[in-house]
Amino acid sequence: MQAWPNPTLPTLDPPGSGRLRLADPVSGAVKAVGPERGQARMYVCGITPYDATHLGHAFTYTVFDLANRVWRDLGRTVVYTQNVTDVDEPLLERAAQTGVDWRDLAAGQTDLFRSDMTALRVLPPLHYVGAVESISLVSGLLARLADRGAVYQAADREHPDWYFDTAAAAGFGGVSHLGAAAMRELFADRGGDPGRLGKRSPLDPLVWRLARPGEPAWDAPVGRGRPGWHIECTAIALDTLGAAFDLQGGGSDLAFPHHEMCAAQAAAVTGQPLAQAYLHVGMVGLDGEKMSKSKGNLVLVSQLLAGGADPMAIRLALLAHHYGADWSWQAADLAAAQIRLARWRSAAVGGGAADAARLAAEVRAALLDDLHADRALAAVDRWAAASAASAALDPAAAASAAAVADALLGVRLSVAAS
Ligand code: 5CA
Ligand code: ZN
Repeated sequence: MQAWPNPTLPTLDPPGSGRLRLADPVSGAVKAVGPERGQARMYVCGITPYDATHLGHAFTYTVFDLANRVWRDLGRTVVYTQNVTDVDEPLLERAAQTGVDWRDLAAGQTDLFRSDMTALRVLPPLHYVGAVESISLVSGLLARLADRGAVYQAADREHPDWYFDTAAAAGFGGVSHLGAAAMRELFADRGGDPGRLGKRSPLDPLVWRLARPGEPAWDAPVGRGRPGWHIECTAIALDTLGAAFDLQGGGSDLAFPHHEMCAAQAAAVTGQPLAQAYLHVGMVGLDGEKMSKSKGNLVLVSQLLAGGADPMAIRLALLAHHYGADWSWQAADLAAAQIRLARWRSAAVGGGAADAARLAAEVRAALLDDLHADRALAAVDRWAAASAASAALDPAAAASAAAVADALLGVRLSVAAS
């Protein structure tokens, strides 16, 4: 499907150097992510389009946008894939509750997401792929898994749905490192069906649900039906990026079961890891609770925009947090970000002399070190203060500094439309 338009992206001169290093949750080590030259390949789990775009979503995609920008600054080309889970249980449930056709719900929410991402200046993925348009990819992957004996039909006469056999995957559990009890609990909480009878193991995930009356379904060699959630991302990722790509990501709620299952399915079919590194973004909450559609405690980007918030202030409010920890949104965050943005803008427009090369070095160092956007913002604060305090003018340096904020942080300081 169509992604959203590219924002302008200044190229900084001289370009960045070094490697992006991330704290890999799988190995526990800080490691270089992305190749030394050439293509960096990244897959980020996209929205299930029924309550887009809340600030938790926006935080996740802004964090990966930083990785994208850092790689580009290092001279890599970035092959970035994002999916849209445009047919799945929660979407169908919401459609049924509200009486809206599920296709219309998905299309409308995906459009809203596109416009929110555009406003936030998030670079679009190269491959933006929906589940519905991937049905034949999924059924091809199921055929390969079936050849290897890695999928089976539940022992259920009425509904012999297809499941992935987690025992077929060497290294199952290696993404999330959880004990059996924790896995079972999270599996139940996050779309799994550990209690279903007829499976070989309670943790085996559904890969193809055979058609039930009134549910969307497509013809496939495994029978008329629709894909399960994890197989969708496995199929789209392998098709667009191949195995062992550089970075797989999403919010920390996806580590298990989602990324564990994707990794297991890919390993069963390719014999290789799906991704070389993972990044799991901390959960954004509201008033101490995780922000989620099911809890209904959402703050939407579009609501803030409609209330007059500057999209660059929303972006700055998100960037003030390192991705590694959970945090709670507060209205004061936006007010503080507006003030920060105004200071940066007045420094850029005022043109006071301040060292733009030093700013570039500090912002790059902060981002290369585990995407510490919080530290990068502090570096821009220091530059803005120096610029405001300077009696001498150096408009060229101020323009260079504004280009640093734009290229590396996605924060545009000129108020003209881009
Ligand atoms: N379609 C699946 C992924 S294949 C899905 O999880 N969709 S979602 O709409 O629920 O979430 C979209 C992305 O936002 C996922 O990467 C998810 O991990 C992330 N996300 C969801 N809620 C939050 C939150 N409160 N804070 C941070 N990230 C979140
Ligand atoms: Zn996914």
